[in-house]
Amino acid sequence: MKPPLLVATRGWNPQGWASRIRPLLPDRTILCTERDGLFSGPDRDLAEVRYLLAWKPRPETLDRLPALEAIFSLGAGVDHIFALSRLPDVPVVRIVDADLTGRMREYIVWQVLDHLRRGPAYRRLQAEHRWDEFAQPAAREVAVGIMGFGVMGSAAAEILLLLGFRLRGWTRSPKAASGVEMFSGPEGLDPFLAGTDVLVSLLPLTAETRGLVDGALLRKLSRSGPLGGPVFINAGRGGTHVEADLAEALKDGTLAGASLDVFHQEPLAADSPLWDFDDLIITPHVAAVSDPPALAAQIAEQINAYERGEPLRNRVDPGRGY
Ligand code: NDP
Ligand code: OXD
Repeated sequence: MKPPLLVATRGWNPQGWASRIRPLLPDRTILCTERDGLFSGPDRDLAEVRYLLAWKPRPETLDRLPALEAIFSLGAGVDHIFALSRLPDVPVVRIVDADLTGRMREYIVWQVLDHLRRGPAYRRLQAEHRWDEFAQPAAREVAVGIMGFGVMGSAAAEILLLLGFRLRGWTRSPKAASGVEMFSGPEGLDPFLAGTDVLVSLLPLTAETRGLVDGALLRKLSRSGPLGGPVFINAGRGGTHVEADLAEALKDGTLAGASLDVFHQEPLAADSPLWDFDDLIITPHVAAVSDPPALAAQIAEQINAYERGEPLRNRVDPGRGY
């Protein structure tokens, strides 16, 4: 038998992942935590576990894996792993998957177009059975600024460019992208914001990005665009924005609209004031839902390649946390 593997998920059903991966790695034991992320068997069952497939793993589970060699995140984001107080010094691998990237691209394009084409306002009119018309700016009049111009952000930019939007991107390290005005680092942030009408965040949650999008940042966005004020779209992580500041910005007109797929606390509490803003589109962390069979195949292929002596792909830099 080859070295065993543990699936540790909190909130998600680990058995579902185990049943997908078992036929792909038939010659090894696949162990699972309970749905609460805890392993109910004895320590000796975990002694030989070399690989962990994890979504929001519990530190107690990791403490019980003395032979661990790699952690595979079951999501593109890895903040759920780096948030652990005790993380063993082993490679962390994230998901990069064409299907996931394609879904995120669709979501961002959908939200940008919905704000451009006055979706929230027309839905209000429909609810009132009113036939009325709003001024319709062209895509070329609108500058979309994507903060977090990585795998997902650059994929969304490609389609937005085709639709005629003006594109800008903001990254941690300097980067070039054809047809996109690029900015980087803290010194590039203010000029990036000053020319942005629709701000899209696809930032990972790290020590540097936590709480970055606050009231002061939103007030630096361009106010000369054709949408009646700036729009903010966040499909990265909720921890990168300050929820109370967003609510205030929607109330006082700093923002003309917003779309949020990610929140500080998920599910968003039923009594959150965010639900009640007309120009705020809320989706329940579904911007890019993963395709589990594709991800299971990718992880199985990585484990087989690693055991043949090949390097792991999509390793996360622990120093950057993404
Ligand atoms: P990548 O790692 O490919 O890209 C991250 C981007 O963020 C990079 O351009 C990086 O800059 C930039 N960045 C990171 N830190 C900073 C910083 N301090 N200042 C400026 N830029 C910064 O990630 P992905 O595109 O694959 O995914 C992005 C995020 O999307 C994930 O981390 C996850 O949280 C979220 N996600 C959400 C989903 C959903 O359904 N809502 C689904 C999947 C992912 P640089 O290029 O210089 O490294
Ligand atoms: C992810 C997510 O990180 O679903 O993949 O947010």
